[in-house]
Amino acid sequence: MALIFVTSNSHKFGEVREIAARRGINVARKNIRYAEIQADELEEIALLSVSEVCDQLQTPCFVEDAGLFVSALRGFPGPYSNYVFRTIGNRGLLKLMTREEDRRAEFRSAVGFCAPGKKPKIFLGKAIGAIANSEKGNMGFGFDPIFIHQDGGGRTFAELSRLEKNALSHRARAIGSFFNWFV
Ligand code: ITT
Repeated sequence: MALIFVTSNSHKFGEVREIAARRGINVARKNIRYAEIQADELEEIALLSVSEVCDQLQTPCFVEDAGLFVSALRGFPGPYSNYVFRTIGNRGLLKLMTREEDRRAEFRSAVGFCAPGKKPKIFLGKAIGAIANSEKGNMGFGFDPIFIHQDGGGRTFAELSRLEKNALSHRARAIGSFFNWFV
């Protein structure tokens, strides 16, 4: 039986399906509408989101909430990453970072899993790196062209194949610890 991943984002699903397949886990995507709360912590968002989708679907399922936290911007856009990407995008974020020497940033991911009648579980992952000076690469999605992972050999996430990104990413870490617990 497939494990249900509720997400509106096909890129996220592609990354997670690849990690799952390597471990012999079958993941199916469901793109359903649900009210996503705004909160400062990804954990809290994932917890409430998965409780809500699990209530709706009445089947074991998981969600994943991610964000880019930029040190010089005191963690912005963080939990507001979706909105910020859709509004000012990579160019806008680079503009905010003009002449900023502290380029440190991290992606964080929170996976929420829930089965009907059970308490939801949360799994976290992080990827530490820096904001590039300009956009590079055309793979991946979202902020990938401006994020250089500390172990990515100076390349942005958008210059890495899906396999390479999955060896380093916040999402791969959170999903990995979820699957370790799940199987
Ligand atoms: P869901 O339906 O799964 O919530 P989403 O696109 O809203 O899909 P998130 O809330 O997890 O996903 O992520 C917010 C935004 O942060 C996302 O739209 C991207 O712009 C950015 N983002 C998240 N993970 C990323 C990654 O691995 N690489 C680049 N950008 C990412």
